[in-house]
Amino acid sequence: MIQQKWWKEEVIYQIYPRSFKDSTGNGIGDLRGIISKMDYLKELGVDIIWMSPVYPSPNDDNGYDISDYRNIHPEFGTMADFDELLAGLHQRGMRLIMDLVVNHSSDEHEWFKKSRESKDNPYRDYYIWKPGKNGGPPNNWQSFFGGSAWKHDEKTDEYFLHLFTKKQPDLNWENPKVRQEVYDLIKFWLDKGIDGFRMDVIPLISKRLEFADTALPSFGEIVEKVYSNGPKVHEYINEMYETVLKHYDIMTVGEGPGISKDVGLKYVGHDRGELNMIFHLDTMFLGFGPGGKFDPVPYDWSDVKRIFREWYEAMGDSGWVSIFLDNHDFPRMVSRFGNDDHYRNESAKLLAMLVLTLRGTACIYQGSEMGMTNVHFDSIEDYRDVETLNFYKEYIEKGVSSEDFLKMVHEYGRDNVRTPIQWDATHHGGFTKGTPWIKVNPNYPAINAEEVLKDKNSIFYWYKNLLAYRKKNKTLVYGEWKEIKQTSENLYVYERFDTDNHYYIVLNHSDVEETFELNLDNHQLDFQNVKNNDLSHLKPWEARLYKRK
Ligand code: ISL
Repeated sequence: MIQQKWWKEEVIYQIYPRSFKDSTGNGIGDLRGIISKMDYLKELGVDIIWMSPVYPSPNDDNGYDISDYRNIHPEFGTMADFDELLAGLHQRGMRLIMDLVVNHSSDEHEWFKKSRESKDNPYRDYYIWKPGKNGGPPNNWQSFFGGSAWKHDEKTDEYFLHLFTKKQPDLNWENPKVRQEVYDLIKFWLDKGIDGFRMDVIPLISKRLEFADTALPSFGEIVEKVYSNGPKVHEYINEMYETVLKHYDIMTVGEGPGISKDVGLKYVGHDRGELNMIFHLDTMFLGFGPGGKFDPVPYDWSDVKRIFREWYEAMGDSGWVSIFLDNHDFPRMVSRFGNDDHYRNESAKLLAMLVLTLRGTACIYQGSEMGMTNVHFDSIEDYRDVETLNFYKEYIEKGVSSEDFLKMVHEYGRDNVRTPIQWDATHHGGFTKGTPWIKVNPNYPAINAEEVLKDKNSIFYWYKNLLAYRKKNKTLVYGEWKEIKQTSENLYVYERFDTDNHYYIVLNHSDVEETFELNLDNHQLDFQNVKNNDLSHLKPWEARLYKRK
């Protein structure tokens, strides 16, 4: 029997605070900006707000490099603003979850500053230090953001490990003091009353202590087999659960590069005492070649369908995933999996229906509700993301032209999803009265919140209606799922059902008309995203939801 939980029924909305709404005019989104939009979020009908990091940080990786885990970055506001936001969300019946980034800290965290001072410093073992080998780093590991994963530190003539940027040294979870620090800071936020955590790169916390060179040919494989799923990862997550998490009525979602369907249940099996659900990245990593996102390979829609099926089967009734098609690290879903040109409206709605009707906790990234798209800046000067900038340097040095590299950035770069939210058609999309930290997508006069709020047929109201429907129709949450194969691979047709209810979801994921086969005699059409009276045919990007009468 599948367990019923609030975090399965409620829907997550991710806010990337830097780009959400600026209240001060300094060009950076902030907490008071979010406070000013709480009614908007309530109107949309989402339940759980996940905020990307708002802690003090030198912003080498936009806050995923934390220098103080128990404070708010002044550029985002104050702890009083935070308390007001939390209370305001709770008053409106919503919840707040925070980002927990504890695989690494910033190199400007007090712990690291002390750690690098001397080999016998009490904080030395908070991080992972090794002597060099043959005049170079301890092994051949590469960082996620390019170059060696080791940095030499002059002061003690040793290297420290950083799986992300040089300013994100990995914490040493082997050290029980580090683990206790983490549990204490988790307790600090839970005692403030937050409703849970999204745990950044959680499968990376336990290292393979041999630190052996790897000969694996693809970065994806290295992540899965060398960096992730280390020998003690489950011991540590379980310890975190037993020490703090289990004492609160909260939700946890682990972000997981390297968590494959074969190991998923070890993280989220409901008898494991670990996490409630995972953001696995199989769909997100589609198209990434051996060298990662800037080494693209082809993929198609049937791969997406296969991944959803495989994970559904792998979880069964014993585990749970989140369903999403983008976040702050990956392209806009309508640009990547839809058609953001001729069928932006239709395809954004189709993808919304998909996310809200598969089995799992749906997670919506800010701006999806207005159909925001990728951005195509012509100059590297306009980009801010450390990943894009690091790889740009690497590729230019290898002889790739700036134009060719930017084409890949237009497709996969993280700034596609980090441009400011387009609130209205005024200057900078109404995001800020000053100069935004990154340029607004120039399509803001046509694509913005004010526009979608004016039109009851907009993407916004499609989300709102579907969210409300899902709340009333719990079979869409807990019911079984089965794909119904059709002749055309463009179609994605599935049913959700239990003993009481039955639904068909019919999606035409293409620019052409399609026909489908289903016996609909006992069903009523509850949702349809385009005007089409000929129900035997599907228009391009048509999405329908039928319910048994
Ligand atoms: O963005 C990616 C690939 O280009 C992912 O591999 C990403 O680095 C990975 O999913 C981990 O992401 C998380 O941790 C990073 C941070 O930069 C991301 O924003 C965060 O979501 C380091 O903290």
